Amino acid sequence: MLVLHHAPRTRSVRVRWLLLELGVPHELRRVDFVPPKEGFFSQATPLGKIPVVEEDGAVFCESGAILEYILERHGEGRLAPAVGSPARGPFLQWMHWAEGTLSQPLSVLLWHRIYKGDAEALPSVIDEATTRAHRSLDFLAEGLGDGPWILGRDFSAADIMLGFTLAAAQVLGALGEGHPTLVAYLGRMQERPAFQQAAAD
Ligand SMILES: N[C@@H](CCC(=O)N[C@@H](CS)C(=O)NCC(=O)O)C(=O)O
Repeated sequence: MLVLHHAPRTRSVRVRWLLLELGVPHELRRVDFVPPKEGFFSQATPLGKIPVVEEDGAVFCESGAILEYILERHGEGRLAPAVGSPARGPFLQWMHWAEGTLSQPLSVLLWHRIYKGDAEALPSVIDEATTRAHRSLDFLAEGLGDGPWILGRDFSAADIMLGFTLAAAQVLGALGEGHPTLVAYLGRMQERPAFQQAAAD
């Protein structure tokens, strides 16, 4: 059975959320998140980061890769456009963009505001990260359009990737009144029972 190493309010929420949406049986191994002040790869999981998944002897990390793997292995065609279909490109774009682009300036804000607590001494770093986050959110709002989901009518794993990052953006103060359609989009995700369960675990 698939094992998920999970800590609340971390990227493992994405994995738990997808597993619940798909109804895939799994074992949840809870770990305590340790704020990485004194080094990276220090979490109590097999690879030192959260999330990590184990199945049939494979042990691997990276939430986006884990979601793609789960879709391939357990998805039965659900929550992702078919490989080679026209919607597949945008689907992969948003799957990777959530972590590869939007998360980057948010990580700077998280690092200096929460982990190191030195944001007040670094106004230009914080301003630049905030501007980069806002530009990325503009790009996402444009891509979302009227939605309701990022690929239009159908909810997909790309929404799960984006949902965790948007929630982080809201907590960090980067997502707010300037992006009302994204706030509403996040609200739609938060209404889903699988999200509520994953966020509560
Ligand atoms: N890009 C990775 C990021 C993994 C990551 O940095 N996870 C955080 C928790 S959300 C973590 O383990 N931080 C602690 C550390 O870096 O030691 C992913 O999407 O899984």
